Amino acid sequence: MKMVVAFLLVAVFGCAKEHTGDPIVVRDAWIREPPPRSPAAGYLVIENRGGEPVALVAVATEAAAQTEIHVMEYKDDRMTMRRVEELQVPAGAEVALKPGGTHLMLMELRQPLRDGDEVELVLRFGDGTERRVQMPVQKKGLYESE
Ligand SMILES: [Cu+2]
Repeated sequence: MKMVVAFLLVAVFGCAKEHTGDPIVVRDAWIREPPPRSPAAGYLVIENRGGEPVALVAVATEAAAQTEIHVMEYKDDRMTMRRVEELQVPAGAEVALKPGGTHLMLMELRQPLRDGDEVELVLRFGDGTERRVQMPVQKKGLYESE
């Protein structure tokens, strides 16, 4: 009987651990091949499987001197980009950064990025955790997203 109890405990804790595991999932990451001497835009999906909201508060990569979070805004009859300090991802929700919308902007690239290159980005969240993301550079039309 004791052995059965012990086995059940392992099963329960094993399961609990799985559920309290990393609540933040980052996927579908890519960078659009930029025109020469231009900043590059990066896209990804941040999924928050946890019960608390999380915020993306900083982004960094060796590939650029500075990386910012930009949102698109309609202002004076045209779309403009605006830098934001953080990006909220509500509990149990996901936020998609995609062409025409919110994106990461890699400013002052240290070297040209070409289709087929891969860039490592570090995402830092409000709870102090970090995620490393490999972002393939892809050449796509301006309004192509896939
Ligand atoms: Cu931008």
